[in-house]
Amino acid sequence: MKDSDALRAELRALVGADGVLTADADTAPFLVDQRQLYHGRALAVVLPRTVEQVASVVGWCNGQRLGVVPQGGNTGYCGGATPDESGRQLLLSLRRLNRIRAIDADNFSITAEAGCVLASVQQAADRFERFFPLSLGSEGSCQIGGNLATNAGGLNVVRYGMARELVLGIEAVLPDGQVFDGLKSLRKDNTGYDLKSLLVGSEGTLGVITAATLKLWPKMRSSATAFVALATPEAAVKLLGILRARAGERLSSFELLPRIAVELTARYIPGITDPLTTVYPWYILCELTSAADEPLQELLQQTLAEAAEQSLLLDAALATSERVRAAFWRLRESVPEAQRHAGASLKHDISVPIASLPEFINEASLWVQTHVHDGVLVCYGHAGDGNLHFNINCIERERSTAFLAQEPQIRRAIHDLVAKFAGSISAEHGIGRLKREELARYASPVALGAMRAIKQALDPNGIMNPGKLL
Ligand code: FAD
Ligand code: 2HG
Ligand code: ZN
Repeated sequence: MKDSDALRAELRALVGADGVLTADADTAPFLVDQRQLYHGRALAVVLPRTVEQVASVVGWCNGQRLGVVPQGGNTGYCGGATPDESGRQLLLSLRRLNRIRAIDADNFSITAEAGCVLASVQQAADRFERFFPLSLGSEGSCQIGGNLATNAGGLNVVRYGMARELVLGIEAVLPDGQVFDGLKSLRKDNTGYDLKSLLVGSEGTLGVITAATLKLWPKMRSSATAFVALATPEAAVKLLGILRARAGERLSSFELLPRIAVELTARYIPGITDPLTTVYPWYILCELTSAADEPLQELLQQTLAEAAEQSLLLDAALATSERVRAAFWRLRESVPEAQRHAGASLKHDISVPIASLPEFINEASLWVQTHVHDGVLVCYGHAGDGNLHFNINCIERERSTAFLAQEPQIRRAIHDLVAKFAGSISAEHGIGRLKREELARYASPVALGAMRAIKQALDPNGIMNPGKLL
């Protein structure tokens, strides 16, 4: 086996000295995940500038039987972008591969390299009077490659679907170093297995995504946003039905928040205040948008009035300006940060069929109340997609260690309940290292067998993101 210095010298020959980081001070930020659950080591952090460089590095790693861990913005929740502790894996950062290669306004498509920050793709589309709908709280730092590798969800899924549904084509470096040029910009293409869809959501285990051609929509011209108070999650599901029936495809976001989310954000995030003057148990942040000039405020007001007639609403605040709209969204998007300030937390990114949300919330909340005496439930999320962040915060900083020690039992109880409701133990954050055993437990043996066969066929030496997902 070659020693580390010899391997690093070969890497420098492939990507240049400035593309290989080895000093602890330089590599440290790449070697810990954003939740600080995993601290890895690496032979080197490699920052290629071109697809050819990615291909040569991956091909070289395959020859040397060295593991490659792709990393985008490092905002993932499951430790997927952190190398193991061996110091023999390579951290491949895509951040320098960050050009917008093309925007085709007539084809409603954009081709972006993997390292483009999501917000920069949204902005590039906007400059061409187009709209790219993927939107997450981390959009200022996560990257398109990471978004596709995790099949990210976010705040607009109810209308536009997950990241996979926004992809027309993909370019990727396969584990043997070959470049798969699937950068098509076609809406219809039934030519065999859909390799791009396989790469989306593969979390760096089947190859390195280097670029993607993404769908665009016309720029939005009208919007209406409301922060609505409700008594129960049942009322939220009924409100969703009414909004979909009245507003159709205009409904682009439908986010559920419990009272505690308003309290935590108001306490920990400067400038956040409760949009309503009275305290309520549950809230929905909903938004209608349209590319046409439409009176959406009126439509939303009428629809909420109809819901109020059915006693579904307790109160509502409509965004009367862009400033108020931004404040509603800031509250929603700050919940993870507020949870972090509040101390230790356990996260469960789950989904159930939308109609089962109320029953799931009732049963799972009851379990938490009965069994987790030092925890407070912070259950929020993308209710329009049946996706909850069923998170639990420790009530006192001093109790964090004992609180976190209960994680295995709590996870088991909640995930078993998710399985009972025919739900998913990872709705949008992926599997990574965090949920590998959970996938093995809850996925069907047939599905797992097929996944392993695909992995073996594409990556027989197991170099791509070893120890993640499977
Ligand atoms: P990373 O964290 O760097 O990597 C994630 C995984 O993808 C790893 O397995 C990595 O190996 C792999 N990977 C990265 N780049 C590539 C590539 N080019 N080729 C192959 N594999 C690659 N997620 C949601 O789905 N919805 C949300 O609403 C949401 N909100 C968030 C809010 C906050 C405040 C934060 C911190 C995170 C949030 N996330 C959300 C999670 C996270 O932002 C997403 O999972 C995002 O898609 C990860 O992108 P990234 O570039 O940071 O990827
Ligand atoms: C969100 O929807 C993110 O805000 C983060 O997916 C969820 O922190 C979480 O659990
Ligand atoms: Zn989310």
